[in-house]
Amino acid sequence: MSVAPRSLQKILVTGGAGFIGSHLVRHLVAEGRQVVVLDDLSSGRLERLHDLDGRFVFHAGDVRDLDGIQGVVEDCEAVVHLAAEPSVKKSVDDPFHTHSINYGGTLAVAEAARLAGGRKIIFASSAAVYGSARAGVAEGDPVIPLSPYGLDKLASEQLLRIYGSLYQLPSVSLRFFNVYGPGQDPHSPYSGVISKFVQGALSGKGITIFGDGLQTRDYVSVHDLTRVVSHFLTSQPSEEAVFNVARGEGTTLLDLHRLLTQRIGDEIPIQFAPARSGDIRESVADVSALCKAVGWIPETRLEEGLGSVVLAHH
Ligand code: NAD
Ligand code: UD2
Repeated sequence: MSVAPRSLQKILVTGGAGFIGSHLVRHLVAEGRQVVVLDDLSSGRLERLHDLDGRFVFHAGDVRDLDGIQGVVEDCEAVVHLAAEPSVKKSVDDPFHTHSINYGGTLAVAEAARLAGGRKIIFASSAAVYGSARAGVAEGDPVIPLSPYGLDKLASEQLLRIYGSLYQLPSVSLRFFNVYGPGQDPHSPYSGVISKFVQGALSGKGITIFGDGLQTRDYVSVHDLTRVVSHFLTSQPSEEAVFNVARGEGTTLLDLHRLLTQRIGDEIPIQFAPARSGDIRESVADVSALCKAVGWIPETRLEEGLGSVVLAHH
């Protein structure tokens, strides 16, 4: 087991009982770091971390509660801020509520870090900040979010930039594209398409494609993503720190269906339904900035990554 460099050993992960958070906690513990999880378990589940019993500290709490999180932030050397309401649809249906979490939570974490004398923050942003973008979208491209969710992620990025210039608070904002891996709940209406397709394939019920199936997404394995987060815990980019986290490859839903059919070796019936309103057609990242900063890019090919999701569903 490699031990992380001395600095940034004690890490607070907000949203650590979530899909991405639980994989990150596992990765950081395996690296020999001390991990503290703050989560209100509104959608997170501690069962995801049952194999790590005793190897991390759990605090039940609301990330928006500045007084409540102050001590926990102060006690750590860095914060990976994942806690959010990640559903785009929920942000469209109830923007007032999701804003309080997705922006208010980031403000509380930034303020707690500032009051603690400065703590590094790694923030989970999203490709949603781009809205409809060209394939190969880069960090300096226009950011015109189409949902309150995307807007709150962009506003959070901007807040962290301002805390950097006003208070020298170090931060890195990572624009996650479509993250997949074991542990996404396929029964949640907000879960990713890969978990839903695998569930549909293995249950024999088949899959539903909203639209013509030619929409592209840039799927990134959650295992690669946790390695990227860990990298930024031990190195701080000098200038403006906003990075796409993706593979830089677009896959259509019909490609996904074909890969899954090959993987499970059975026909997978498809039902076509109208496209979701506001659905993004092309979502493929330019990952050259990430490659320059980290020295590598997420490499797990979809064919391999799908396998781990299929195995986890059995
Ligand atoms: P998730 O819903 O599995 O995890 C979110 C976690 O935050 C849950 O454990 C939930 O209980 C917790 N939480 C929610 N509100 C909270 C609050 N007020 N106080 C404390 N905890 C709270 O979602 P995920 O897919 O793991 O996403 C993690 C982060 O990554 C989110 O910020 C999301 O916006 C971002 N992201 C995810 C994807 C993806 O493809 N999954 C893509 C882009 C960005
Ligand atoms: C993802 C994130 C969202 C936000 C956004 C930013 C998830 C679940 N959502 O939304 O939080 O970050 O990216 O761009 O990770 N689809 C089907 N059939 C299904 C399910 C989905 O056809 O059963 C389609 C869907 O209409 C979309 C594509 O598959 O065209 C991907 O859907 P998704 O929900 O996995 O993710 P996305 O990109 O809409």
